[in-house]
Amino acid sequence: MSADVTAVDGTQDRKPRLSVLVAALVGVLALAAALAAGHLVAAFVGLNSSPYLAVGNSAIDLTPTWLKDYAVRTFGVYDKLVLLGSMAVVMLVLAAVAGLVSRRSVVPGTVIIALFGLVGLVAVFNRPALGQLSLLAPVASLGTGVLVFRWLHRIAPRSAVAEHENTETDPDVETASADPNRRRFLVGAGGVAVGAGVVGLGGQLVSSARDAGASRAAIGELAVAEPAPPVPADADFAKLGTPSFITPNNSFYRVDTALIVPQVRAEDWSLRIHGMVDREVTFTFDDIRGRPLIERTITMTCVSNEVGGPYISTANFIGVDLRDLLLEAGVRDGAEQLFSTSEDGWTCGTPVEAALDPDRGAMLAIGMNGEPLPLEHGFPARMVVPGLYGYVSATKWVRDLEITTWDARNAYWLDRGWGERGPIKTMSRIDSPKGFANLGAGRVVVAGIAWAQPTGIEKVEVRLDDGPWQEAELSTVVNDDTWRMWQIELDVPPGSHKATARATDRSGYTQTEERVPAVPDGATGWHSVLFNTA
Ligand SMILES: Nc1nc2c(c(=O)[nH]1)N[C@H]1C(S)=C(S)[C@@H](COP(=O)(O)O)O[C@H]1N2
Ligand SMILES: [Mo]
Repeated sequence: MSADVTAVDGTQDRKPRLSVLVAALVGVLALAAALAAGHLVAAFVGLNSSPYLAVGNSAIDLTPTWLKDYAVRTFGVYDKLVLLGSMAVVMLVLAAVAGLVSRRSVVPGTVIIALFGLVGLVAVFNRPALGQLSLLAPVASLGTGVLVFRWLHRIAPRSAVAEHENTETDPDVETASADPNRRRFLVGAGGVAVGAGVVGLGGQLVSSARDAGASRAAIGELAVAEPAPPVPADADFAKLGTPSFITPNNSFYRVDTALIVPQVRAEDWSLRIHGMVDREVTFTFDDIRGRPLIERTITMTCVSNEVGGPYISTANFIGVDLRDLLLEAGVRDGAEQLFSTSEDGWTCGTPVEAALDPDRGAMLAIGMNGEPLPLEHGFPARMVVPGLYGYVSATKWVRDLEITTWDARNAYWLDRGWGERGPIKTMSRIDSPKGFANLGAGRVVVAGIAWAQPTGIEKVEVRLDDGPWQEAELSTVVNDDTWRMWQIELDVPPGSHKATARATDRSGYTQTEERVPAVPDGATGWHSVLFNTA
């Protein structure tokens, strides 16, 4: 027996092999080239087809709900950056490993890189809203990754020395600068690194040239035929700590599953209405914009709010009546569900009767607070239905409306344990004082918001510790589809206290004390805040 069969890594030695560093570098550079190529092609066929992003999006879809909730709670708006960052680290490690297992033979690393590429391909393939062309991006990644890996592997400097002789005669160490192979590899590796940078940057430039942002900027002012009544000055108690009545676009809450904001140019957008209709119809952005535009003040609410949660905001939405568009298509008898699909493949099921109810005022919106919709809020067009939680009504980047039944189609969140119908529950929240605030004893103002779209708020009561309920002062009504602010002055002795609020809506219903979690159809319970006075 010789050292041949007892080499440390169990493979035959005396075969030329790459040094650890060079092997890892070959893997990592192949990955960089693969990602850059995918990014460039994706710039042409749609940014969501970038294999990296598609893998991330699939990861989001496959993540169990509890983990998603944890990520949102822990990382807030950075949850997606954290995901992309962790993916980058995992990929770097795997790419280095692909190199390291290929120190002798190119085969194992090639297999790993190809498997990598296949994961990207499958992820893009599984994104429902992406066309067949989008497969070009992961194919380009896969091909580039494998070719670059094999090429760098071939030109990489290697030592033909057996394991046990390594330390004495490693040519990597001794003849480094003189070895023409080594120089060739360095030039090749440098070329791949620079090339990947240039190609990746090129992809970025191309995608921003085709950018939805430029398209949005070119839209200019939306001419509103029927403006919303002006919001009176006393519609909020912002000075006392409530939100402002209208939420500025850049502070409007955002909830969606999109890893990167879908980039749809208004010129490329259209909305198709089909399914249980008399005639299929398709609207372009200019079709919608050319209709008499209405403006409505609506408070949107997310079902995933815990009691006291932040995901509620109000805007002046500009658009058209969704009902009018549906009537043009002609909704057939037996239709139950308006099944909408967004550019990024998210789906949503809305009761047809809510979409058709003229009193409800469901909209296809193209504007928000005087501007075209911001990209994050659904540019070029989204749905807004007063009185329903966002997950059953507010499809952003909406591209397709299918009129169907509840049995025929299951929307995104329905498949993940959330309820079929999502009427907004009557709720209230205390915004001031903040939890555990230290205040002066005596006069303490408690202020907050209450909502019961589309019924409207009748009264809000507040209680200090276990004292009697006292009725709060309400802000001026704007309409029943919006939140209402409230405030009350309490006389508070020194000590630790708890303030609790509860709202009653215009149907006479007082919100229940019973605490239920947000899943499946919205949290309930009274919000309370602990604070100290001295
Ligand atoms: N395309 C798409 N539309 C979507 C969602 C989504 O994940 N994707 N989330 C919905 C949910 S759960 C809510 S609460 C609202 C939030 O809208 P906003 O981000 O404009 O506040 O959008 C809805 N529309
Ligand atoms: Mo939501």
